Amino acid sequence: MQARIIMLVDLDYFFAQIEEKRNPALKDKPVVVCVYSGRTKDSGAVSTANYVARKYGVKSGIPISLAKTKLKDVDAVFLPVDKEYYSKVSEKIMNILRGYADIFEQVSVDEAYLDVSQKTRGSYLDASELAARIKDDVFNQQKLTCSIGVGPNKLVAKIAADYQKPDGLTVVKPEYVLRFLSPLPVRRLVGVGRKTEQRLETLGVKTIAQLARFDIQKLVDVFGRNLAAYFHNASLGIDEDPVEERGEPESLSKISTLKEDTNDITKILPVAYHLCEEVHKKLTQRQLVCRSVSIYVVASDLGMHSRSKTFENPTSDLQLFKDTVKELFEKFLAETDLQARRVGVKVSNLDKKEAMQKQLTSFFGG
Ligand code: TTP
Ligand code: MG
Repeated sequence: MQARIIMLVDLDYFFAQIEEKRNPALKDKPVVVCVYSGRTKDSGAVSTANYVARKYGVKSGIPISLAKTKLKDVDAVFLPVDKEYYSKVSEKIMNILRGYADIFEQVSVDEAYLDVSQKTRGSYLDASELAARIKDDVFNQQKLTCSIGVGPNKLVAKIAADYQKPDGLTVVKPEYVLRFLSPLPVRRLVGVGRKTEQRLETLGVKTIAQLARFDIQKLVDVFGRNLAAYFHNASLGIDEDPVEERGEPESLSKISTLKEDTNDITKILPVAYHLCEEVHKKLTQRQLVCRSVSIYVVASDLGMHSRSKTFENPTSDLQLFKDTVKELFEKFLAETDLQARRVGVKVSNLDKKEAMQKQLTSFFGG
């Protein structure tokens, strides 16, 4: 199999850069884009800030009042977020980027992974030229700068994109991955937040090189097997996660391991209800409705069993999910004498919520 070449494209100070482009008078001034909560004049948080404002310590997530204090002696501009407009710009940019990829995966409003392995025939020289062309194209069409990281996988591409910002292009060939990662702080790895960073620091691990050398068994003791394996591989620049187009999902599910194997419904239901809530949250976040609900049981013999129910009409009603899941578990437990080890909840036959509303309005002639 041919080695992969992956790019991560991340727009620079995205919301603030769009505002600068929309109003050239803002250029060179500190620009702070804010989510006002409306409680008092300045309550709310900073969404993002341009690089001029960042020099004063203003960044995403800090209170607006704090940003104002930091910028009190300068001619700074505070603007409310205009999500609708940014989404339109984002869509145009994503369409440009999609055209350059063999496989395209948008990860946020201003970030996307491009698998360009085929297109570049595995050549890093071609990939660097392609990345430079993408930057030009985005700039020519939208007058916005972005930073691109190129590497053998998503993990390296992401860190490379953050390495030189704004308007950066960082290419890390496979043979340079370890040298590139080694001196960087562990915080650069996706999944290492402030808490994990602190826990690693108490173990004497600050850099990615130190993480790579750290005893894996000790990592397992502290973080559990999955996370330890992830950290260990990540520190060596190993990441197999494929770039995948994110269409509408076919189904959404959550599964959980029970404290002990059981066929006692009173022990299963609290877990199942919690899974319903999680699945419901995912469904509503994506503004979807579903027509089917299923339960999954991994039994103590490790066999997988499922039961489903399909409704007349699409729904996202949490109480209905819970009632249905209860009914399905009662039925399942009455039909078998298996002990459940893991239980899962899935919704499928998904559709956009608007689609349901449209159907209803046309049905009622509205
Ligand atoms: P980021 O790409 O994280 O940040 P950015 O584009 O502003 O800056 P950078 O040059 O470092 O890439 O996020 C993209 C947009 O998402 C950002 O412009 C505003 C929004 N955002 C928030 O609203 N809140 C947040 O906490 C973060 C991190 C981003
Ligand atoms: Mg960005």
